[in-house]
Amino acid sequence: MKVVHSPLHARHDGGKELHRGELVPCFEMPSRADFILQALRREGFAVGGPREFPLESLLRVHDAGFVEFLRTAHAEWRAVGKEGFMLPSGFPARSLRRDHIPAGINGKMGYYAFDASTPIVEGTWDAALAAAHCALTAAAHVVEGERGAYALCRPPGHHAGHAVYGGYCFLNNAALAAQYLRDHGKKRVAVLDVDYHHGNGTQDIFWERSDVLFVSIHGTPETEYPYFLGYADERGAGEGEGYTRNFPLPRGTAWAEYVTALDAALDTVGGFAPDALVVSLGVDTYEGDPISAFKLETRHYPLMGERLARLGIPTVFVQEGGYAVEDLGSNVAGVLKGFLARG
Ligand code: OKP
Ligand code: ZN
Repeated sequence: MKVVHSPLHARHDGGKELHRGELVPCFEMPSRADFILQALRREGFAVGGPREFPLESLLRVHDAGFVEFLRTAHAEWRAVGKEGFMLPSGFPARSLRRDHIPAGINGKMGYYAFDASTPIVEGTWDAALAAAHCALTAAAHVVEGERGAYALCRPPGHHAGHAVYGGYCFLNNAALAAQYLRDHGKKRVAVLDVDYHHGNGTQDIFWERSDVLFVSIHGTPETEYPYFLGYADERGAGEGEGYTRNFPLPRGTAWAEYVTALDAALDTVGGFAPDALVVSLGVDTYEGDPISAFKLETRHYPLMGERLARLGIPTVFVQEGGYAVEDLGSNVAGVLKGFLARG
């Protein structure tokens, strides 16, 4: 299986996130990608770089003003004499205006962001763009006939919506891959999100569409981030009604209960009979994860990969979360090896 990786991910570094009332170094750190890359190389995976894509490929799933904001945000910040990382401190929640984008950088940042966990640094755009190109390249490999491909995306993407960023995510890598598959002959595409956190951004992007099924298994938003989306009664709207399916699970969920939800999610995906599958592969379901509360063990990830392979659908794996940095490599490699073991 081809692995797509860009060293530009490392440019997204040096910010801090708001965590339990304090600014702390980001859990989403560059060494995450280094550990994954190292493990995949050790397992003999072939690693290649991303291809180039026109900026318009991003606009297939994202708003133009939003993309322009991300591209220029840190330069604007510096232009008004500020330095270091950017975090918003005010948001257009409920009773505030959402029909106007403030001219100043602080207001603009609050308008496009939905949390204070997602700093923008000088290199954020370069890294986010490279991650998007990794996902698009992996999708291209599958369009060109590969049974599976893996995009080592960093920063992750599944919390980024059509015109909103947050949850360590800026551009929605998985949604870009899914849309690329749609634009290159795959008539029905499913996205299965197994990250511990609900993929609110991907759900937002495909909410009203029946050509892209979105299925997510995650910690219940009653207690878990992102809190305001990912409930079981969210099922899509308009044309897309019935094409979003959520499987929220309680804190403490271990493999025995997890696998029941996984099988139900896989049945939903199989019932859709997609021509291609995108897996939003977060491994923060791991028992050792510092910000999550499921209890999956390293030995369970190959079992997940095998079950995914049983669907028999060409699959693009897109890296999302996972913060137990030193164990990321074995867990990610486990999923991919499990997938490959089942021919
Ligand atoms: C991103 B992905 C800790 C609170 C939660 C955001 C979590 C984002 C997870 N400061 N912060 O889905 O792995
Ligand atoms: Zn996550």
